[in-house]
Amino acid sequence: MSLWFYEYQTPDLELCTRVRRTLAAEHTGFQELLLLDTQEFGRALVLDGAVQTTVRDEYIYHEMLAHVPLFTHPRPRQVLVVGGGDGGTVREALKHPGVEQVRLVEIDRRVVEVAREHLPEISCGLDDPRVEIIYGNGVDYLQEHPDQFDVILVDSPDPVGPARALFTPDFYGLVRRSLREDGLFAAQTESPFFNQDLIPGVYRSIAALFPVARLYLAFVPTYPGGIWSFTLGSREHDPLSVLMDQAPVATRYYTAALHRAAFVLPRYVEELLEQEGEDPDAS
Ligand code: AG3
Repeated sequence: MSLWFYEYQTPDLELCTRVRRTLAAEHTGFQELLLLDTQEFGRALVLDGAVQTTVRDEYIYHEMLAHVPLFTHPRPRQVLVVGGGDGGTVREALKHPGVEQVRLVEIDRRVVEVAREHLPEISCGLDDPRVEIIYGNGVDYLQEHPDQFDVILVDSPDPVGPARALFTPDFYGLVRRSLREDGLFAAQTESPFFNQDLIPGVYRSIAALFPVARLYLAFVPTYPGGIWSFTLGSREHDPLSVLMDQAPVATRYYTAALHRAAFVLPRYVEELLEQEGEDPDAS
């Protein structure tokens, strides 16, 4: 008998993947958590029915969320990761030798615990002495802490339920307040193919707050549409004018050439950025 996991990527499209074994299935108090060992992608973390990361393709998303901003900043020392309790983004940030501290604010302690237990290749950075984990809501954390960071990485789930708050102008305003004068941030901003209602508003909000706002893409097989977007907001440094002469880090997707190429957008994505966009506060 074979078992299959289905994710509704849209109300009319499912991703269906064969499951070898279910390693964890629980309600954490925040969300439904599944840790599946899948035939095609290896172990996978699923939250509220949405695949967050798999051992086989996680490097693409985590490298692109971390290295594009971290190589755009000339001297990143203090890094904040909002969400991302699996540790993949933290692991990538730690590859930058100048990074002195990575603070992770994750709402759900169980995500960290389950990742530590079942996803060691992803969570391995969490025990590094430079890492500090805070369990709490990212919005409250930024509101309550006047600390300043060089780089903020927003590794959120889809904008459903409480995570919607991480896609609003208010949140981007808090992010800006928490960045040093030459700080910058990047956030995962969903599929440009399937989330066309979201991206124009998100981009417009970030462009209203940051002199440099740029969307870039990567290809993640397990995410809806396979094509995924990230948006970078920067007070000063432009990802397109960085000199790529930094010491390279060990990566499998990110390269200096790809750093530039990821900002070259298909016409339909350029058109999304030219749109007015929905008011992200309206629901
Ligand atoms: N966060 C973004 C996952 C979004 C996937 N969406 C979906 N499958 N519908 C990933 C967190 C990994 N650290």
